[in-house]
Amino acid sequence: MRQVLGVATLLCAVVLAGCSGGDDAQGAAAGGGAITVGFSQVGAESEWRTANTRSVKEALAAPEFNLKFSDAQQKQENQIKALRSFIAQRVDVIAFSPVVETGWDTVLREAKAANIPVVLTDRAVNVSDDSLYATFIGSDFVEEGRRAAQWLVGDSEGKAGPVRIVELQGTVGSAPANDRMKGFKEVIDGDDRFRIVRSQSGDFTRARGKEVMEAFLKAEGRNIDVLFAHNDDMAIGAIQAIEEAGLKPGSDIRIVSIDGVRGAFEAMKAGKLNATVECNPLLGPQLADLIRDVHAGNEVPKRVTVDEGVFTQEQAEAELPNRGY
Ligand code: GZL
Repeated sequence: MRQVLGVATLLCAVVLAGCSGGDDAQGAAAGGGAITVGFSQVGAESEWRTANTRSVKEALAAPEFNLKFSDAQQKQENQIKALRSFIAQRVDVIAFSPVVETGWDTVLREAKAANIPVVLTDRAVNVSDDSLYATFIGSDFVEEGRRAAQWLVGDSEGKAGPVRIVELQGTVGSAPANDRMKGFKEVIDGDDRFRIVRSQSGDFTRARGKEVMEAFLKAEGRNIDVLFAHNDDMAIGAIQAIEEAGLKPGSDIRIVSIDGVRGAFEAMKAGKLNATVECNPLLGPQLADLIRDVHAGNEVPKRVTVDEGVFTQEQAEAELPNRGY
């Protein structure tokens, strides 16, 4: 029985591989060469992104894959161009981290028409038809926002209000920016001590994080109690601005951010950052497994999320040597 089942499975895989786009002879399931993967990355805007790119490239360097990698420099039009190029080259699978949530329906319909399956990684899309992508692997950004606010509520135990918060948001329109803000507000809206007095995008970069924090400090003076930054890079840029304004980051202004990159642990060790919510960029191995399954026509979950934690100043020194990114 197992013998017959084995053959049946192989035949299905071969048939499905034939429908999965790309050159059938290339399909690994068909016993052909490597799986050709077109990967469009957001850019190289942060420590998180650099670690994510390293993880993806290492995992897809395996001989069973042939990786075509493109860096969009945080521009949606560059990602759409890259996806169209992958379709024209008839890759076997497209994988990408969409810089923003909307504007993907047309190009994803073109990939579907070419029978090329699409795997979303890191960031999600907002499309009219979720059959336009095979699966998503990444973090629960709403939960990350909740965890940042829960740390702040805990750290404000016994403190009277108002706790005046400034918010450095991520890239406008991106899933992490939209969802982290949503999760953070979900928690603090229930406690009238907390008030977000200023909110602006720093586009996930250190440079913009510093510039926007300078503007916040100019406008609010010493009336800022807390900075909530959607990623560590913007928090690290803001720390420079706070110090240049003659204030102590981590005490005059408490700071909570998200990602858990090495720079955040070094800032916590120096007492300049209070907490970081982990957002794991090391998705490469799980992404490779999903691409292999999708290419073989195997059933995959629509959404795969990764486990993550929260780290505070007290843990920073001990945890630093264990950090993988
Ligand atoms: C989150 C990722 C975000 C990081 C930033 O999964 O998309 O983009 O939080 C990165 O550091 O720029």
